[in-house]
Amino acid sequence: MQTRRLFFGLALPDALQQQIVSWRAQAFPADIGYPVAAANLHLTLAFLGDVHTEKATALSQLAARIRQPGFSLTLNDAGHWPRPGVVWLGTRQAPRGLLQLAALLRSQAARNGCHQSPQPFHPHITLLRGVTQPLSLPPRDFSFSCDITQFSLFQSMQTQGRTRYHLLDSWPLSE
Ligand code: 2AM
Repeated sequence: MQTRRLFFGLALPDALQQQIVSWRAQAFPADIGYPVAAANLHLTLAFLGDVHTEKATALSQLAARIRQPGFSLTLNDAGHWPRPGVVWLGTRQAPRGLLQLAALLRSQAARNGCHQSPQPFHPHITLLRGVTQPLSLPPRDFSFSCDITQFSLFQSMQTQGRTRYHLLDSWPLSE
């Protein structure tokens, strides 16, 4: 049976994606890695891996039952993980709602047989990939904010060697 590579995550508004891309261009040297395309900037809540349709349907049904209020996300932190070669944008203080939502989705995924990383959840938006050399991070004088009012299920697709995240479904965050 066919599988799809899926994850739950937060989409970012188009305007915020553009703001982040402009900031990235002046905050990091152009040649240190592969910049993630603006439309692909997102925050992963729970990675599901390659799943069959039945499991995706079951997890979507559980997601649809989640009742949680929205929250405000302030992106004011950045870091570099040399081993995966990722430069990321994150938050110095993760909102409780974000942590609760991710914990719930990750536990539902685990209970349905989707292996979850034993690493603690570190909410982040991947900005650059393939960055294995040490780099100096920009001063923490930046801050981007947005209101998160929904979460989504995405499919990771490879077309002509390019990754694209296709939004499959979204659910509101409102009690
Ligand atoms: P990354 O940006 O830190 O690489 C689609 O691949 C999304 O799922 C990306 O946000 C990616 O995180 C995340 N992802 C991929 N593999 C993962 C894994 N094994 N565990 C957790 N998240 C993963």
